[in-house]
Amino acid sequence: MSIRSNFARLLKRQVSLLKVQKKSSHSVAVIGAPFSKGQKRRGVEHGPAAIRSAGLIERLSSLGCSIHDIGDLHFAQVPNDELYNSIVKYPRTVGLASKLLAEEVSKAVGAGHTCVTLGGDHSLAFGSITGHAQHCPDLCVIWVDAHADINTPLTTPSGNLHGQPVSFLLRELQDKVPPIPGFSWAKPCLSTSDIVYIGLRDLDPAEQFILKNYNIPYFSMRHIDCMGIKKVMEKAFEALLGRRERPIHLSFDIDAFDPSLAPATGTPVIGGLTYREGIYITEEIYNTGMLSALDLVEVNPLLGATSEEVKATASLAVDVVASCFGQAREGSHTRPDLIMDVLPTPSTSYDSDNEEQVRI
Ligand SMILES: [Mn+2]
Repeated sequence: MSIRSNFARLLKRQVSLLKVQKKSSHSVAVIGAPFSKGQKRRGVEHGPAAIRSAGLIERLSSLGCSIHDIGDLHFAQVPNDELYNSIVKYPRTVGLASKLLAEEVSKAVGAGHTCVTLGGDHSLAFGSITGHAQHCPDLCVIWVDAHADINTPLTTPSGNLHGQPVSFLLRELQDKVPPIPGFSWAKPCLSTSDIVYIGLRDLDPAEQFILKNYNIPYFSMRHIDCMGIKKVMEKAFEALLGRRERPIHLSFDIDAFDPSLAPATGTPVIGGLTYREGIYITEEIYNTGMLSALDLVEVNPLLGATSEEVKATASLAVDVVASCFGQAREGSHTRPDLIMDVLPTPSTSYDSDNEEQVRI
């Protein structure tokens, strides 16, 4: 490697270290989004409460974040919300909820916070990303999920809108997305080169078609098996941040993890991320210093077989969020009263020699 590229690398590292230091005193807005109408299983509306009960706010505070807890939003169910095209469920209710969330996320990001949205189902990512993009139009998205959530209202096999938000977000797909009730306010804010998927392992036929034919970068579980999570993250950052630095929106579906780690979720798929792979993703995102908003979705406390399963899933969600804000496996104590700058030295005048002799 040439001296010049060594120097450039060193400089880049210094810059990113500075950013990490700057970001260590994060101002974080937490928004609870107890919404479940993007899918059919009851319980995901209790996700924010479960994640809070698992200690999210305390954990973020212990990392030195200043927390602006906006509380849980209230989502109204639109009456007579009939199916679109005989299949798409609750379009008006999902559209209205997404609009409300978009406004809240936009306010939070505009006020200078890094915004954490606790779902709720993944349909809400349409709102959170749209709101984020109002302040950061050059943002990019890292979508960590077992599913691509990129069906259009015309290709969805289930009719659930939590499997469709990305199709609404992408400009290139707009000639394939019909205007559905509840979404007249919505405008696409992403291009296919602004998003990367990680963790995919359950794609519908149209989703597979879209990813391939629109050249959307994705790293399935097979890619992770082949090249390892380190290489996957390098390639993901190269695709999104290679030419310029830009704010990152992380949209993290807990079902990206293997169901043995995150059982309390609506659409588990075997063969998912290990704990170490999942946390490596978020540690690396933290290390960029560019995280600007995050969704943590699809924790469903009613779907754990036992209370231990529910607790494990919610605790995992807390670890994911905390590692986005600097929780590190090699230690991450930033609180002034916990930082150790000198080790205690034993006293030289130890006066219990007699005791020692007795013991010998
Ligand atoms: Mn999802």
